[in-house]
Amino acid sequence: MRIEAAELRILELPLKFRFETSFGVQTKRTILLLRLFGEGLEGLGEGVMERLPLYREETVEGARYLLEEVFLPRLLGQDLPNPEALAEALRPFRGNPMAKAVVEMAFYDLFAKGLGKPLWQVLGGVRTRVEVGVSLGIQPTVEDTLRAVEKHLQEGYRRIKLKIKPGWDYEVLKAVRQAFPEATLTADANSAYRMADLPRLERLDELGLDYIEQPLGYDDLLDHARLQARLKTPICLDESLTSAEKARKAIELRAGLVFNLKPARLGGHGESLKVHALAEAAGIPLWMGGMLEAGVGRAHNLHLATLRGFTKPGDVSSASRYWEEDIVEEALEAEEGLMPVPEGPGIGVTLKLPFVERVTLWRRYVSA
Ligand code: OSB
Ligand code: MG
Repeated sequence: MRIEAAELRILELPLKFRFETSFGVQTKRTILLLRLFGEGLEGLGEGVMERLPLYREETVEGARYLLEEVFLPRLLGQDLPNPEALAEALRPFRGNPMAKAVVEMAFYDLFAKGLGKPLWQVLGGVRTRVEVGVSLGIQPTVEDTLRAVEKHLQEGYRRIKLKIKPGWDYEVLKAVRQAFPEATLTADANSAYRMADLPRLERLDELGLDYIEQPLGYDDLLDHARLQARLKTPICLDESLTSAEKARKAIELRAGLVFNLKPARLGGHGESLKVHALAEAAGIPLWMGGMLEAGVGRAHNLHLATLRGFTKPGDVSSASRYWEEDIVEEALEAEEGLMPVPEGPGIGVTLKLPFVERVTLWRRYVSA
């Protein structure tokens, strides 16, 4: 498949809710959107980096620079036999998995379309619907939290994840646990704790959480392993897993007994398949993470989540939760906690171009 041209855009999309985590508040998303053109087909990719490096180090501006000035010029005009060849062409450049993932995933879409197959089949998926949970931001009060949990359980979400931070953890989780004794409940700290917080984290053990997500440093494995040895509740790694190499070390150290897999954090689908294989061999359950993606990123995540190792509900909730209007034509909506994977070749969604145009802040066409 020859990539003949590319279009890079930066979009701004307002969120329907205020999303507060231990690292900040989000009210909109700034989205890097890539369209790759080849053989009369179009492949789509969506960046998950934010404007500021508050989750991982990458930023929209940094990724825009790398894609526009470095990655795309290197890839355009080349005849790439498969997505592995594209990953190989970008290998000399260190790190920056999120920037690489934008083009790698867009190429997977293009490649699958070239084969006339849905992406999930090309990736080796085994199902056509994905179990979904919901990630709820820090709310103003415990009462607001209870109301939000009840609403989302009624909507059919199969797991409730609450964002926590020191001072907003045990009490709110305890209240939710008491009100909903049967709910599958998890907590995501986004790296807000230190080892010195051990007594505070040990208290969470009594709440029957399915896992505690990324309590410690955003790049840490060793302290997580030490913490895991002290907790009954499984630790789930998110931020720290940026490559299959990191996953291998996490497994060896027992730094986490569950993995949140986000293809965009790992550099794309190819690296995700490697992590999937390692996790499966080690008996580590996976679930599909989310980065508040719009329709393109969400569709990619859904296709990958059809693989056998994704045995826990993912953060791939309905698009209508996030947006008044999505950037794709297809409605990505869950029903009774199950999200159907979009049908058709590739990721199975098409851009709603007039709307995309309206929310575009910046646009650049790159040709070979
Ligand atoms: O830690 O999983 C996270 C959103 C942005 C950045 C990091 C995270 C999240 C979420 C939201 O938890 C998941 C979603 O609904 O897309
Ligand atoms: Mg997380």
